[in-house]
Amino acid sequence: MKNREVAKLLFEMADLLEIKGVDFKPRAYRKAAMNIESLSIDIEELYKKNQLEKIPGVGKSIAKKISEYLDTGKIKKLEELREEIPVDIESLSSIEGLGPKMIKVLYRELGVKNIDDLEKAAKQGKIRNLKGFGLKTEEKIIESIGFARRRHGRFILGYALPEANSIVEELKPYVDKISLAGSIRRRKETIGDMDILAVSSKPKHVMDLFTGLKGVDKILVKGMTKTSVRLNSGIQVDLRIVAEESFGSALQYFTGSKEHNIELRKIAIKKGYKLNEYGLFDGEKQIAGKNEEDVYKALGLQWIPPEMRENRGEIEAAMNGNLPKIVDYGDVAGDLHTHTKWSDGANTIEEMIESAIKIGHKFIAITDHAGSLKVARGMDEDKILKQAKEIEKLREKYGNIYIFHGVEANIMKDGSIDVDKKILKNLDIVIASVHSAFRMEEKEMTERVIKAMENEYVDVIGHPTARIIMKREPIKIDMEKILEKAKDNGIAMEINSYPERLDLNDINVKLAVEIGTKLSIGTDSHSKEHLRYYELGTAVARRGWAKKEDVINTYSIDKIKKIFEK
Ligand code: DGT
Ligand code: CA
Ligand code: CA
Ligand code: ZN
Repeated sequence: MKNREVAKLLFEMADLLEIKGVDFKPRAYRKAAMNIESLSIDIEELYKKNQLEKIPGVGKSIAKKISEYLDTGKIKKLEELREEIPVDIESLSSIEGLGPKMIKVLYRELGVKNIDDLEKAAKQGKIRNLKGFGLKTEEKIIESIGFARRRHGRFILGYALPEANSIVEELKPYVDKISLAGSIRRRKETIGDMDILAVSSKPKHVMDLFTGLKGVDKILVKGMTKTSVRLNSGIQVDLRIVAEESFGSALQYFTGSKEHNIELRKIAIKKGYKLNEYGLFDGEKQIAGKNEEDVYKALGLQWIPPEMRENRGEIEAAMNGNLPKIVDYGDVAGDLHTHTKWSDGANTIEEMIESAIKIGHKFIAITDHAGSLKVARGMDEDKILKQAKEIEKLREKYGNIYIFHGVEANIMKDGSIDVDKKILKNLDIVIASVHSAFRMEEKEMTERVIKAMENEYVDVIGHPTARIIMKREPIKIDMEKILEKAKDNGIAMEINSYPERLDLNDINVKLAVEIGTKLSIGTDSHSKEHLRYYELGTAVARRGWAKKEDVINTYSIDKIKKIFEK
């Protein structure tokens, strides 16, 4: 699918037009790009059927640009704009806090074209004097540049995974066995590349198919046992074809992590064996290797789920036979954090419900923004009450899925919640999140969130560290203290499943599980397409060793109601 690719180009058009000072058009392009990004159908299919203009926000002129791109791989107007305004918008907008409006000012006033220019200008103290910037912004920019430089070359799991899965699906009919491996199989929050492993008696045919796949931009290496390509999205994919009798040990080896493998190899050596990607050997004799379970078994270990293979104690547990039974993907029965048109979401409550039903969810919590946060169009009290009535009606219409009515309220700087208790009292679920004043010292921030947890109606702390992967550092907070408090007050900590959040992360989940704090998985969906991200939250739970009973999404509706009842 070229949807994300097309959306990216339209976003770039919007930014360049904005810097140029064109009115209205930037907004139109951005709107179209957003809708294309969350489209579930392939944009090329729509183009073939001459239906591009059916996409909301896509009119004649934008449709023409899209078809130009799909036909020729280029948009002439965009090339012209790039030449006219040689600004590296993609890397500049990866700096936290820098939007198109600011990039425009920086380019026009200081000639900033890339991160190096930006750093120079900031260090020379030129930015603080620009209208609308100030000393604080300048300092923040310097800090964010450092952060941006430390993370290059990695990709967000949630965006890469569907692409990886579709490659596997395309090759499946032509291979005997196939699996993801590497960090993407372990569901690490970011991945360096995609690793795929297959068994086939027709390797040449499979490699030809692979290099001929639609999304392939460049062939890096092509061989009968290993082929590497780069996709249009920039990600490298390594496909390895191995012998059937080695598939299990190769899968084990190429799944990693490296640290996990090193420990495993030590165990093999202790037993007098040799372990590599071809098998587990006793002298010359292969004693395991065809499947992964047997490799672990022959080493005296329980099979370890890939998500746990980070050398964080899983090998010792597997050796002692007490590896916890971690939550399964199928155990999560619904979504506990979603937004609709009532605040800043793209879809109606009904559209969200119908998508949730399609996924197979048994419940969904509608938790629109409430209170003072202007950017997210937070609902005032009247609106919350109106929404309650609407949901009451919808509960009658949809008998097969339970609709929890909630809000996502803001934890203010002083720890207060910006929605009145008399409103919170009647809601099924109250998520409280930090959405502002991210830069407090650890002590103050911890006190702030603790105070929020003392509000008796708060049920869940949303995206508890407020980090955005590769973009915003987590807030400084004493996580252990927060988790203890949550446990004491019967508050669940969220695992926000949105691809760029995954917050709590795996490490904090593991801490929560050790403390006994309950976890709540929510996608934070802002469109019906986002609901599919729920599995990313489950992956984080698994990486943090959470068991079924640690995750409230696995409970019956009645039990969830009881937990939220305050
Ligand atoms: P990534 O791609 O950076 O997100 O991380 P991985 O874990 O996918 O690493 P990658 O793609 O370099 O290699 C895939 C797996 O192959 C890795 O998880 C473990 C195995 N592997 C690679 N290099 C080594 C090595 O030097 N020693 C050992 N024991 N295993 C390795
Ligand atoms: Ca990899
Ligand atoms: Ca690799
Ligand atoms: Zn939020």
